[in-house]
Amino acid sequence: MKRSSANPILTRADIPDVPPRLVDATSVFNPGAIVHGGETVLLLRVQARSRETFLMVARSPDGVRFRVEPRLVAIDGLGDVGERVHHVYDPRLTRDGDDVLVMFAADTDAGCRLGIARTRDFERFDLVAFGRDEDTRNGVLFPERFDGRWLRLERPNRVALDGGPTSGDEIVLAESDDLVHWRTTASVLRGRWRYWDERIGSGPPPVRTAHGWLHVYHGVATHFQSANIYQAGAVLLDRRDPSRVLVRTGHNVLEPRELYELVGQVPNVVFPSGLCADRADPVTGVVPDDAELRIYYGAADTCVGLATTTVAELIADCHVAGPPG
Ligand code: M1P
Repeated sequence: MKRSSANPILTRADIPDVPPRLVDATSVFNPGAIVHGGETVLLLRVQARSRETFLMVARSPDGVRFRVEPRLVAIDGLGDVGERVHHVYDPRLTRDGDDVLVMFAADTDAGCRLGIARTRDFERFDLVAFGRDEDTRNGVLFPERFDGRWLRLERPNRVALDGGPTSGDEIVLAESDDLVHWRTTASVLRGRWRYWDERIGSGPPPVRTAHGWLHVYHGVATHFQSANIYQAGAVLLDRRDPSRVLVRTGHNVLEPRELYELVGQVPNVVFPSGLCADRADPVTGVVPDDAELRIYYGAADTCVGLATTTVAELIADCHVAGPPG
């Protein structure tokens, strides 16, 4: 992936105050992204100095220069889920007709939950679903239904880190008839211990290509004493059965190298969370091989970076041999 020369494209200096809860923001990172109404819209994770996390909307005509709207996103219905939600964060965006579905993580006293909200205009957001059972994160919806069923990838939090939050080393596939009730159906991808992607988690929602579902994910190398290193890689999943991995990058395709990725609230992090393709077939939704992909990512849990690539380049990377698994 090639970094934008405008990086970091968003920093705390771009976040307007929304008093009293958000004044002099600490950080902005891990955005969901979508092209909507002719502009690129980012749903940002913004942290206040209370370390409270908010979602905010940013819009751009060119996908590079963004204006952040001076308001905190409120999700109607989130106050009625029966448990206290401390933070909502790491949103992923998927189109559903004229609407956009937002899958987000929510920290509660019982653990991390996945929620889904629906919006048409990025002004009003209505809660559609809120998970109750498993501690899980990094949920992404496929942009089309399979025999009428919704599919999503998610990453259960089953690995406890020393002194850190729970995390995970497996991405699973789940299905639903109504977006509300989900059944896990398959294990899709496991972390490769001792290599670049020991722990893993989905990045942006999968992209439909002529070769299968192209999915960018994050891998975490944990075997370095000083830091966990968050990187980006990719995997190609079978078009009809997305639990089947066709090929997977043996190495990362973006790793922390620039100062804004190496230093910050959490050092050594690139966390891909938003993806926009410059075009897709209007009938089939297939993104052609030479389409440019814009990947929006959180850098060091502090600011937002942009990197570009193409479908063909990412798939070529998937074919480069790497560790087994
Ligand atoms: O601090 C780096 C990342 O840590 C977590 O990643 P994961 O979901 O893979 O466990 C998340 O808290 C993420 O937001 C954060 O950027």
